[in-house]
Amino acid sequence: MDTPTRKPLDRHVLRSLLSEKSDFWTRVDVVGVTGSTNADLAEAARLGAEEGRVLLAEEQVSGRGRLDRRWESPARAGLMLSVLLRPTLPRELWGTLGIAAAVALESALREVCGVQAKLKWPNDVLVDGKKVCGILAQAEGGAVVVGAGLNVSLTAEELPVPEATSLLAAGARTLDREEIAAAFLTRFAAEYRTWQEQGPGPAVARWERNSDTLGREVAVSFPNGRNLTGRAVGIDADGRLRVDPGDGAVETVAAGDVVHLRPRA
Ligand code: BT5
Repeated sequence: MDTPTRKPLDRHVLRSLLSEKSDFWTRVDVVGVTGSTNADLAEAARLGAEEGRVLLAEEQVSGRGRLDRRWESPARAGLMLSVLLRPTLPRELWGTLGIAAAVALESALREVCGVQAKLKWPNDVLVDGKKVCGILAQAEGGAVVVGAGLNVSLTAEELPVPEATSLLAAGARTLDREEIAAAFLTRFAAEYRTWQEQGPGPAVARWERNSDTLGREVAVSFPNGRNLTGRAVGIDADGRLRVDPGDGAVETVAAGDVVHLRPRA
């Protein structure tokens, strides 16, 4: 595959697309290169920044995943963005903002790119079983920073791991990053409003409808090294995955990595 043309993000276009559709995002910044947009907004949160900020980077030199893993992407080939929220619901529900973001992205990809994505617990967005987007929500200074890394125009050779895909590889009808970012941010603002007013229930229900994880045999590895296999039978209102190992003693998993073992029976 040839390397596609990658024009820089135009923040004026993005801002005007956004202001037509959503008044929630009050400040939208684009930087050429940074360590991590999540780290930058976490620092802003510590300094008292208000909710509604968005930061996009053309390139990250130390993009973060969960558990100190890395997010890797060539410059201008993806969307790497973070948003700052100051939720008023109890802290134990904040983890479900990653679910709300995944649901918003699924709908943006369907409507703007014509791509049908599926959601993998906890916060991955898959196309054809491969990861097109990873989401990282972190609490910081009374705020939550939600970051998303979306592979837009990465070629097959550029994908950092075999389990990854991109919108280019998936045959998306547009790779326009401003349009995709505006669609995602508009939907995420709406999901967040609903989340604040009604709690995580609606986002969790939408996640369940678009889930690739539920009904499958999964292997869960916990941060402490323990492993669990069983059928993913649901998620709780607070976003925890319910796994039935086969003996009926369903376990709820708050944090861990999931491998999909077999399709639904
Ligand atoms: C995630 O972590 O998937 C969350 C990634 C969040 C990245 C965004 S980019 C903007 C914002 N600023 C940041 O610093 N981070 C956020 P996790 O589930 O731990 O997955 C990480 C793993 O995904 C890595 O260990 C790789 O195996 C794989 N990976 C790395 N880069 C990838 C890519 N571009 N596409 C697909 N998979 C990737």
